[in-house]
Amino acid sequence: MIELYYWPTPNGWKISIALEELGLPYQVMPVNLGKGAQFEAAFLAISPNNRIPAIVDHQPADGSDALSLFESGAILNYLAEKSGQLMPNTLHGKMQVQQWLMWQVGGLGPMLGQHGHFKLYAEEKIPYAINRYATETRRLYQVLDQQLALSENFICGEYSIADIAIFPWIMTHKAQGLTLDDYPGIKRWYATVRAREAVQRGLAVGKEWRQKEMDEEARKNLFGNNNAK
Ligand SMILES: N[C@@H](CCC(=O)N[C@@H](CS)C(=O)NCC(=O)O)C(=O)O
Repeated sequence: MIELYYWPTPNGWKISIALEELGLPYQVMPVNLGKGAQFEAAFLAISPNNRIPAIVDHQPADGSDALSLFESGAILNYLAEKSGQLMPNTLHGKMQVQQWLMWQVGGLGPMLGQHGHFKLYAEEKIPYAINRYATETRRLYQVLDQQLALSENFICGEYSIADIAIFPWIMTHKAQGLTLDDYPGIKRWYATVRAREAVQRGLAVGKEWRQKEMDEEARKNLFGNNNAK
């Protein structure tokens, strides 16, 4: 059994979707980010970066002790390795997936995250910061759109952990002030991925926990630098 330390956010959805796609049994361990559960000692022992997602696999394939992992890219790689799925068989295919996975965790996620922060959440609206991240967001969308114009279906040909990593961030396009009509390659791919039953099941995990409005407590826990010296 795999324990999934989770909250329904783009980074959390990557792993609930992957587990649903693979049909691996898992138990959801809610980490209520608005209430500050990411700072509790038991969670920090698994995820010292105080971020979800994280997993503990109590039955690793090699029969070793329980294996705990944080960082969504590492977890997606682990699940692909464990199952032998969601990853091409060829060396070229594998490296292409790694390239787009790194592009997501190093670029798309952080840039869109910062754009959302300065545009929607920051109390002080700083035009330079908003413009900087808005421009980066559009640039990254264009890069992805070009890749999807080259491929007939998924980002790296066949459906893989690269699609699963990128999809939840594209779900935020309206909040980013973008329309997919401007990105025809992304629009086609997005509809295909969204229609998958496993994707729908993954997105439904903990849906009822999502807060409509960010209250003061959540704002403090998420933006208050609780752990920094
Ligand atoms: N690079 C990390 C990012 C994880 C991340 O930023 N998770 C957010 C939720 S989407 C979180 O746990 N935030 C809690 C906090 O900021 O205190 C990954 O890909 O796993």
